[in-house]
Amino acid sequence: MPATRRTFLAGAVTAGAVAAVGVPVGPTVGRAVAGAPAIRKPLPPAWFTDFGTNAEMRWDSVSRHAYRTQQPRLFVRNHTVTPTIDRDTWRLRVFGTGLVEPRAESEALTLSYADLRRLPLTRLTATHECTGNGRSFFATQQGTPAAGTAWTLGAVGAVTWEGVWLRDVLRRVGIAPDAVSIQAAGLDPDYVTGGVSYGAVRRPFPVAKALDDALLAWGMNDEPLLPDHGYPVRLVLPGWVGIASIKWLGSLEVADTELTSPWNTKWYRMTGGAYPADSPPLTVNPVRSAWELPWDASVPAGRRVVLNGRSWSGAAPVTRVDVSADGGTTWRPAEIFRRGLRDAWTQWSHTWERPAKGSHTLLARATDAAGRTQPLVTPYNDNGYFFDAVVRHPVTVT
Ligand SMILES: Nc1nc2c(c(=O)[nH]1)N[C@H]1C(S)=C(S)[C@@H](COP(=O)(O)O)O[C@H]1N2
Ligand SMILES: [Mo]
Repeated sequence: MPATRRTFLAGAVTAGAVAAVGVPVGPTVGRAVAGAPAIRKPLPPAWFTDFGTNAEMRWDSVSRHAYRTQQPRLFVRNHTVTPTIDRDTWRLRVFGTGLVEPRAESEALTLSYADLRRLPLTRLTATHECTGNGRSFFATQQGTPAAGTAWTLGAVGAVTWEGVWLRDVLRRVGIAPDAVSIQAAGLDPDYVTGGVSYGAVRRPFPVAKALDDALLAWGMNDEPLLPDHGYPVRLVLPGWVGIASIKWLGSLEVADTELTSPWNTKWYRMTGGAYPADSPPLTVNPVRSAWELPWDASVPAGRRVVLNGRSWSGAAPVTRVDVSADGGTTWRPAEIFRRGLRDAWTQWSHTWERPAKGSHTLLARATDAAGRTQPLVTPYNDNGYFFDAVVRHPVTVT
């Protein structure tokens, strides 16, 4: 047993002996408040498009002076509703065959919020994005509608997470060398769709990612997480599909075998179109770009106009952005005025000299440091994931 683990167990972790005396394991279960809206925070129409359980950030509400997305303005994606969780009685349960001392779920180790706060604090600024961001363009730009929330490009933000490295937690609870897979489960209500209950929102991920840069986060931009964003503690897998960052984290199953859930077998993998039946679960986000403009923006004619935008990628910083103001006939490099941090977006601008009156189409096409460039057309998939094609943004010069 590593010394650190003994210390941690002695000082901070309670074994799940409660099960033996008949008390349910997992002291806190998220409760939905009857009649309460799925999303708690205000959704002013100037900042959001309200989809009910989901809310999209409006790109025309973004200021070039704000690199990070403030929590009140960040998109929300809920499978059910934001639960009410008491931080003091909240516990993270850790169990599974991949621990040095394997444990059944009924004998899970439990960690409190105070336990986590005793570990070294870390901060990480990263782009946070839903897998389905841009989905509506499968319909409007490519003529092949896909099922799911009709996001435009605002299911994304860049925030500074505050928390602890998951690897620090795993080392202290004693992760076995042959552990391969970790399943994170949320405390929100079970997900029911089409008359079927799929249980708690949960998704497995490889131990390699857990030991690399995964976080257990309790804060965002120097504030506690808002209820909608996972209070008190959520998982964060930087650069990966949003579904990987389980909110209201309730348990981690660490296994020496591959774990699965409907969120990596049924959803969040490519199905339909030209994709093979055995396409792997989606992990790293693609490259995308957005203009900080309303759809069908009005631009004054005969003047020099500076247009702003951002580009991002789950793999690496965006290092080059090419823009076109004539629908893709001619391209020019955008001016990069704030290069992305390792895991977060790049801000750029384009100076449009005295545009002529009429309808125009703006395009922005980004390339990341991993050499990935946005395509002009994205192959269709049934759930409309990963729309990464260059979006054709209409503007009218008047
Ligand atoms: N427990 C739980 N975690 C979850 C979800 C959820 O519905 N329940 N939605 C996921 C999806 S699909 C996305 S895109 C992100 C959204 O995070 P946000 O609402 O904080 O922006 O959370 C992920 N984690
Ligand atoms: Mo998502």
